[in-house]
Amino acid sequence: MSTINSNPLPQQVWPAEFAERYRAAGYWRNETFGAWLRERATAHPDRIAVVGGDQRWSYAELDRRASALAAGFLQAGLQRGDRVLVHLPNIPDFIGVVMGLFRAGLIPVYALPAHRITEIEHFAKGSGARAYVGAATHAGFDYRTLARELRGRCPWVEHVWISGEAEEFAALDTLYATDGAALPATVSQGSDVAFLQISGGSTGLSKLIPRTHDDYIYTLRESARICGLGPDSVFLGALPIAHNFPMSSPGFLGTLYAGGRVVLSPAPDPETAFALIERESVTVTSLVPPLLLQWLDLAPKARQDLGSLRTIQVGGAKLSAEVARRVRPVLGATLQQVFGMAEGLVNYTRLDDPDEIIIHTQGRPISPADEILILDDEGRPVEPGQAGHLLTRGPYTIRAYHDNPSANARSFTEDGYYRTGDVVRMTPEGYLEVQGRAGDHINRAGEKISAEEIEDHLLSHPQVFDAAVVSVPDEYLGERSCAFIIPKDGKPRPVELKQWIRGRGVADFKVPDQIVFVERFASTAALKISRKALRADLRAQLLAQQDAQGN
Ligand code: OOB
Repeated sequence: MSTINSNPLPQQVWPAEFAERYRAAGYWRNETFGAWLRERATAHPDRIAVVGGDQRWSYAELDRRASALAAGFLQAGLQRGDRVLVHLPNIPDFIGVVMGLFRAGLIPVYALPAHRITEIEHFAKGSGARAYVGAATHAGFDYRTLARELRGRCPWVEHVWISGEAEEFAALDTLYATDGAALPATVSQGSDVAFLQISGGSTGLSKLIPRTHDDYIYTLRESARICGLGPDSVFLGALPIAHNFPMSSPGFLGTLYAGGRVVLSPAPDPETAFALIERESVTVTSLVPPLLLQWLDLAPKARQDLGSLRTIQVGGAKLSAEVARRVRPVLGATLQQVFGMAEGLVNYTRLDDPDEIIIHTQGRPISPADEILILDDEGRPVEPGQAGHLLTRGPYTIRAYHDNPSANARSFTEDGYYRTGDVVRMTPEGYLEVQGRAGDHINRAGEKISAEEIEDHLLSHPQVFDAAVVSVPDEYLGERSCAFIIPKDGKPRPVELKQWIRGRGVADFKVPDQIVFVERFASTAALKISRKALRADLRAQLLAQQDAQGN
């Protein structure tokens, strides 16, 4: 048996006076995932909890499955506190597995279905995960191949479970047959870390975000209330549910917390989703802006009845007011803008806000205890209504990443504020308007891409002398990525470079959308020392050129 486990047990600690305040205010109630699932299953066992593919699980069935998996994971040798990579698409097994891990006191590490070996290896190293749970295949990709490679590269990942045809690996289905009836509903405390979420990764590779039962369940409870969820709510998981937005804002977890029904869509496109909305009478879903555009385009032509939809949430990237305005007339539902981050802070427009607020702002914080600072470049508070850097701390915003002192030093102030990297302004009513990002990342249809990470992949190509990756406004994606390349030893073809990046085993959304060859970068010495300035300069040149072409 090989373990690295120099990797520490994940923790998330707020200073004592803050923790006491959050408990006294009733935000943190020492609730745990394992316990509330059991409570729901006892209160309404026969109500349907999860629908996906040809499966329909009641609350009792989900609870039984969670216990069976929990027992199975423990019998296989996993121990409380061990990390488990969860790499599953939108299928009921995703929910079964995470609920099973919670019940056993095991810690899921969420990966997106689009992630490939490079990202998964990084999460396996960063978390010290001892197990991997993946799908057999999804959207044309074979996760068993990835699992084989992972086992080779990270031998401390001792266990692999596969949903579907498992080949040489253990089948998740056999775990469901374990008798878990004797397991307690929970072994955790509210202050324990429940899971590791992944960051958007503004510099370099993604960081791991430890979230506690206390802090995350607080967001579920409040999100469900703010979004008006209850037993009659039917949530459609259209975006990948491993992402924080469809997971908890209020997402599938908030829906289950409120006793509603979760319907899982295998893909987010409107053709697939509309059929499910009609069949299951879906009332609420969450989308990123480019998907909303597709939905708005198809809705007037669609044959399906979308009349059950009450709320369309949009977030992950900036929604334009023009598009926002079309939601109610075209989809017949109330728009809710959501501006959040996996590190914590989530803002919502409220369902009964005036149209002008819903259309023009990205909402206000969940909690009265969310502290917001908007600072200028020198770190001084801006005048009311002016734009500045958003910093925040509060009862569900982390104080530290997992096992990453250098990122922690960069991302948090001494008094515990998280530097979001977003530039915002606050309206007189206390709502936030997102103006942009200070950091060098690309927000491609809600997927965050680190410029630095892609530059590193490009630099590994033998014909790349230097590379700088920037974001460019894009009509459909919001932003797309453009790589500026100084070639050497002859010029590689753009397709070759894209193929090269894919070949490095990274998520497809990170492959540059556009490649521009240049002879050299900046001429001034100043630009040579700062990649940030270089990227800004290249971006400005590209935009000026596009403007000149009337583009
Ligand atoms: C959500 O979470 P992440 O961690 O993938 O990305 C966070 C970043 C924010 O810092 C901001 O730059 C951007 O995504 N963002 C938005 C936005 N919502 C997120 N930018 C403009 N307008 C919005 N509405 O993306 C996330 C997590 C929970 C709920 C919703 C989104």
